[in-house]
Amino acid sequence: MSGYFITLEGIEGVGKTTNLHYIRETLERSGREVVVTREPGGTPLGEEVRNLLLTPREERIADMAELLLVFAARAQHLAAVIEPALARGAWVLCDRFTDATFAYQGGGRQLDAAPVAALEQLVQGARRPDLTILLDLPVTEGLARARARSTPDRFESEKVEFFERVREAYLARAACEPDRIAVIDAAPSLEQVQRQIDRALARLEPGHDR
Ligand code: T5A
Repeated sequence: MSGYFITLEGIEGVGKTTNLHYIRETLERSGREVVVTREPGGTPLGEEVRNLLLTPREERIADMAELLLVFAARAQHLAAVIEPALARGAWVLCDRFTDATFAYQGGGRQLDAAPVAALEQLVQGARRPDLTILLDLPVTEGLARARARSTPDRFESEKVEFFERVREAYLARAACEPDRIAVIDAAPSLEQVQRQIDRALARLEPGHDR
């Protein structure tokens, strides 16, 4: 039986990486094989693309080039990691996936959604996450958390308005796909955030009415 594909999304600093560990432990306690991975990245090639995308540089990367790099890494990730893991029945837990492309390249960079959707179809076929946990936080709070933790990467150096558009794009997608995307308020304590995550994960239990 194929495993479930769960993705975590949100603007910078909302707590994706922190909560990824929590979800992994929760799933492993119930005896599941869990593959934890991330985008951009997840494979040696994908990690090289990640470096290209995240390292600040003088040369401006054209928006379309950025979009194609994201999907090139994703094609490799699907072929080498995600599809084989799901096929053997493992659950895949991925820090960001294509909702991030709609939010960052679509919302943030203001690229038309049509090429993003076309590439999604080309690269993924019918593959979509079974559940997406969208951690939501006002932009200034997320950026403050992220900047307190490390020096800004190429995306984190963008202006607040960029992240406002990213957040809006995420919330718009969640409004269109409420069965797949669970919006979690990431502002309260970690414990309270994790109680909300437990409720979202329960959607994947057999017999749960999604
Ligand atoms: N990208 C990605 C695209 O443009 N297109 C795409 O298609 C894809 C896939 C990747 C970048 O690539 C872009 C988007 C991104 O800019 P990344 O490193 O994966 O970058 O993502 P970041 O958002 O930069 O990751 P961060 O590590 O900054 O954020 P996280 O993982 O959301 O936050 P986390 O868990 O590290 O937490 C940040 C801090 O907050 C604290 C944590 O302890 C930590 O110090 N924290 C809390 N504090 C108080 N209360 C809570 N509830 C807290 N939860 C966490």
